[in-house]
Amino acid sequence: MASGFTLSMSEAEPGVRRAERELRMTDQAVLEREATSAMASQPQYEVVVIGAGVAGIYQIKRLADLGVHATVLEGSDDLGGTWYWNRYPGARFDSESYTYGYSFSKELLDEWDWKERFSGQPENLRYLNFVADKFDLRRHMQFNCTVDAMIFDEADNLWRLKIREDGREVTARFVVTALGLLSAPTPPRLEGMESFKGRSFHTFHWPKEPVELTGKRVAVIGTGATGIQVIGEIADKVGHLTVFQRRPNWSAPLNNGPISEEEMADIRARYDEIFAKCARTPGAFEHEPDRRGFHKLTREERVELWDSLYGRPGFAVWLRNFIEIFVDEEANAEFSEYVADRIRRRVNDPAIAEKLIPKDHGFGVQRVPMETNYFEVYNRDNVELIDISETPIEKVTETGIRTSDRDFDFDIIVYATGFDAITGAFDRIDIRGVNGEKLRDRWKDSPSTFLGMTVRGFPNMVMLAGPQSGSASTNYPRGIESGVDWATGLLEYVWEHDYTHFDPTPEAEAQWTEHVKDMYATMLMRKAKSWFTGYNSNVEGHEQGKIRYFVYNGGAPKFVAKLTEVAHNDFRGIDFR
Ligand code: NA7
Repeated sequence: MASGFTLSMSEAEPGVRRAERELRMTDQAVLEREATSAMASQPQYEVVVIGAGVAGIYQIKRLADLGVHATVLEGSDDLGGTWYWNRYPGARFDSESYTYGYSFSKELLDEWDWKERFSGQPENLRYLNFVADKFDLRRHMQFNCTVDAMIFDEADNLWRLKIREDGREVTARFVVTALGLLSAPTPPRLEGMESFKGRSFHTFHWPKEPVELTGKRVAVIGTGATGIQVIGEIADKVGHLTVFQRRPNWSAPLNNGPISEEEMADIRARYDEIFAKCARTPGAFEHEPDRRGFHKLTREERVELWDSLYGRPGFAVWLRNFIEIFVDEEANAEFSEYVADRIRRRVNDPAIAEKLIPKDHGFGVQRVPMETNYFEVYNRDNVELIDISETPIEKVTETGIRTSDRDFDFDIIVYATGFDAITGAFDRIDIRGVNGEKLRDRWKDSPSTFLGMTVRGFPNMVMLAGPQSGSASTNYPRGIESGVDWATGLLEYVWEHDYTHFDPTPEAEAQWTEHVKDMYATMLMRKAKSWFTGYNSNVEGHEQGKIRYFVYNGGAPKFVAKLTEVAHNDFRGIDFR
């Protein structure tokens, strides 16, 4: 995908020459330099990328192509990020698979066949490995390297990163964070969790080896996108399933299916068109909102659209809907009632159906989980729904869970309780910028950023999935490719001018942060308690329902236009020296 952010090789000549020099260093020279440079002002690496997920893989590909001396530090023992960790049954894309793959290489597009419209975790992880192997990227990656601290050394103008596993210090002129949006899982804070004698895990930490479910009494706590996937997948495989639901979520059918060889050939022939369409839509999917005007159409015409959307694959039901459902209470309420009726038709017991229908928020103001036979699960004899808003969990016991009115015995407890989203992964690293200021403190109430890509006082750091970035709030790889291209363009600009330092201006950061906040004002999502607004009851201080401005709501085209404008104006808003 052409981004327009990067300078041509000839434009970037001086910096690239420097980078190429680095690459041509012999292994011995690199070793010697690594041994001595930690103490000196020369960094070991020109660029360190933190994280080997979807974003980190593409970022290192770009840097490797430029011949920059760069490395990826990854905490786990292999690449893949989200698709490495989330191995729970039912984990799969909600993005059409062929819009999730990278678009940067025609050869790659030609060589990889997607088998399902919404591909599952094992295949997704295979894909990322295929990409890394095809472009020989593993040699630029270091695994089991969790970055615990990242301190900006002002005197030497470099970042000092502390690695947990071996206590090593790694230094870099520039750091690109590719930490993922949802990579800091949050189990609940329940008394007695350690005392449980059966098996228990957060969905993010679902074991690598197969988990025997047959005949087992299983509890799932949480009914977000993850809970809804796992519940739908395991209900007919376990002995007995008990779902602990605090608040129901609006959810609609994924309508997954296989992709035949003929369809794949057709998709391949249309890749340019598909990616161009994604680039035009707010969510960077193939889905474009209906702009005919909710209030201009009759009820029959509205229902006609909704009937067709409910049977369509993926996020169509959310993102092809009337644009008004995101901003207009009346439109949202009418569609929510339509979906509520669909749920009532799918669940046999009317009392259970009512419990599964959200009453505190409308459809689509939280991230919509996509489901496969989720509601039908509650028609099974081996499945029970416990409404913990009525009978809260009091504690985890040695044998199971105690609510305010009952004791339950389990073999397995699954915590599908979500993440300390977006800023959580940053908070887990002790990041200190100019004057030793901690990023965690700066962002305590709500993040502030320039474009979601840089933070004043944290120089020489670019974020690929930072808060307030449009790259992070859309069909992920689509947004990430734009983000990586921009980050790479910024670094090339620095090298081209022989700068060694960049930092956004306070004015640019304040303006962007205000802009992000202003956009929340029109969106119904501002009222929802979800990770879009920084709500998480499992993180101290995040449970009060105060909005944290995490997400850029302007959509992909506007965000990319803004990135392009900044890049084409000498990265206006960023100071260089
Ligand atoms: P979510 O969407 O944050 O959902 C977490 C779920 O867990 C949600 O139903 C929560 O209820 C519930 N939860 C969280 N903490 C507790 C405690 N302490 N007790 C009971 N229930 C709890 O996370 P997911 O992993 O499902 O999805 C995250 C994203 O991954 C998703 O949006 C996709 O982008 C991929 P609540 O609604 O807060 O009452």
